[in-house]
Amino acid sequence: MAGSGSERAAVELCKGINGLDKVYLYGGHVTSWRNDQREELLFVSTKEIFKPPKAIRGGIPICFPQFGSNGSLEQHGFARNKFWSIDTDPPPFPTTSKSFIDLILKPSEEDMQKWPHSYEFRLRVALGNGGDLMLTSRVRNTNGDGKPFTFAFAYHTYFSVSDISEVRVEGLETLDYLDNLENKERFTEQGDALTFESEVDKVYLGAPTKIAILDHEKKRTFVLRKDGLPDAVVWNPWDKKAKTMTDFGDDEYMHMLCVEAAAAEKPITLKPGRGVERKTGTVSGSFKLL
Ligand code: TA6
Repeated sequence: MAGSGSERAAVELCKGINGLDKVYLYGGHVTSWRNDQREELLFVSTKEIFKPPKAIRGGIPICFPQFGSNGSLEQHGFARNKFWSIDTDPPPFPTTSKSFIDLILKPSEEDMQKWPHSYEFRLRVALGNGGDLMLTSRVRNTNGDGKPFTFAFAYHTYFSVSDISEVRVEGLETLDYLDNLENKERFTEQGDALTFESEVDKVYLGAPTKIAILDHEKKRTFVLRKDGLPDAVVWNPWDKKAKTMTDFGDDEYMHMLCVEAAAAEKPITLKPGRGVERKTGTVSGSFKLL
């Protein structure tokens, strides 16, 4: 990852336990997940310009409290552009995993100017015994004024694939989707697995808890499992858009696919004092329901 030493030093690497050493305080951002053969399963661009406040290009950006550009905040909200802190004394909550790290994001006074809500966002990143990577987000409304707030959310996961033209996605067929390339118009997916031969940017609505991403060449299947996130976003910029992205190699579109567990179409409303938990998880090359 590029970026001068000082910039990178500014972003303390979470001295992860066992394989969580690429979880950045910056953005609460997981940038690496390896299987037992030490193969990297997440994509991070080689052109990544490590320059806050720009988000890290790849890994699992946390999109909160906005998804996309529909709203008053920057694209995908601010959570991925902020420095989180580590909770050194995390509460127990049900993740059967050999190691985990809890990252916390709370708004500063300045942040409240931009998004006038008080919240505590707890992101637990856990490595399970089967090599699974499990992310659990707990958002609590700590507004003292009794006001609810509404937010959209996504785990904007970049999967590493051998060759996008040899990738299939199963589980989204026959669903309705909003096509970001067609002015968010609503369409219905045809009846078989998704394959890829051009730019795709779709928000599938009411997606199942289990979505399979098959990397034919590597004979590897990611099974993304999600809990409490109704939508699934599928994105690949393809060649033309890739060329417009300064932090993305011209041909890197061939080696990545974003499949994102999201609450994109219908944001989540949280009453004061209430919390909500949204999870996604991976089990040895797959995401499982927690
Ligand atoms: O998740 C799909 C998407 O919303 C696309 O529209 C594209 O903008 C992508 O996210 C990347 O967004 P970013 O702000 O990370 O460049």
